[in-house]
Amino acid sequence: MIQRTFSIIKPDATARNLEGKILAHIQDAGLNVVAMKKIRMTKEQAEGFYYVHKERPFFQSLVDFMTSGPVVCSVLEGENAIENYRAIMGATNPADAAEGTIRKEFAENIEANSVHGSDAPETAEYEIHYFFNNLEITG
Ligand code: YYY
Ligand code: MG
Repeated sequence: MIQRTFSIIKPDATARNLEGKILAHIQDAGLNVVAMKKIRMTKEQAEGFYYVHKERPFFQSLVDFMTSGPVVCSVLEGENAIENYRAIMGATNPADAAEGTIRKEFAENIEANSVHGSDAPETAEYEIHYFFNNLEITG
């Protein structure tokens, strides 16, 4: 099933100029970039994006981190894109991430973990349209 997912290259990765290397992992996995932009999130945008985590102890620190520098937001499309991207991202904590995954190779710690990827079709839908309108997504 051809599916879309939402990706963020996080501030720890843009600070180290890793956009190209991370996009190479993404494209080598057969995922097509159908929309992309570099932005600096506001505090309000980051809070809204991560609202499901608002009661978690790490929420404020996560929002501070996500607004600490530019991020690259993209929409990825391909066969089972959501699962495929989660698989190549690796575990949330890079200490647990499998060899060859983006987080194993690039993440600094559980918070500065280089990439975000949607975890389900409903969250992908919410997240894609949180940052992109349909005119910004190529067909
Ligand atoms: O989907 P994923 O990014 O792998 O993890 P989530 O459990 O959705 O958490 C979102 C985000 O929050 C995670 O990428 C880093 C941060 N975080 C944290 O700083 N400390 C934790 N113990 C758990 C998550
Ligand atoms: Mg998540």
